Amino acid sequence: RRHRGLVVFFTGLSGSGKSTVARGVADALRESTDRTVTLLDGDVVRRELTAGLGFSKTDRDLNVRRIGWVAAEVARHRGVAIACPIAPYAKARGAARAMAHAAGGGFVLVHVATPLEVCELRDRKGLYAKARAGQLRGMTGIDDPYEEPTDADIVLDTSEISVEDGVEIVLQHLIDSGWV
Ligand code: GGZ
Repeated sequence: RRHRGLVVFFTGLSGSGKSTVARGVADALRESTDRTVTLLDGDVVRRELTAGLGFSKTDRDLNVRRIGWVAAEVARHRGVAIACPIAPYAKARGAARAMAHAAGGGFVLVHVATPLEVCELRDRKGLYAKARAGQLRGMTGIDDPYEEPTDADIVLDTSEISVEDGVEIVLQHLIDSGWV
């Protein structure tokens, strides 16, 4: 497995801490392994890869599918791709898993299951407040669905553990299952 490509796919609500943990995992892998690591950062992806897409179900599915495709191509060339979209729909996550496998890569799904209440308290961008005030429609967790994964390889809750511990749990899983 150490010589195969891999997709580490984080899913969770806005404010769950998934990008922070994903970045930590990417940094740690770059330091501790000689694998090439591609981080598909959320903001960059929506600016460069899926610019113009919004947050309808169709657009979210297309966003997640494109991310899944790029990640699978990275895995095809034996790299490690790390992605962290909300990816609220199970079917689109399943498609990302299938594309990784079809490219000969592994796929590790990390559900960052920080409770909505905590994400809402953090509200770094003020989006939850806007959604509650009716100024933003279709906010995931408020008036838009998040389908809880039933196939997660790892479940983390950043209201119960630190980001550092979350990173450590993901790394240990990758070591234990022979990916790095
Ligand atoms: C959810 C939204 C929305 C709505 C804008 N719902 O915390 P953030 O700001 O930085 O991360 C969220 C990001 C979600 O984009 P993704 O590409 O990860 O979503 S998906 O996988 O569903 O395609 C949030 C911001 O965009 N944002 N409007 N309505 N998050």
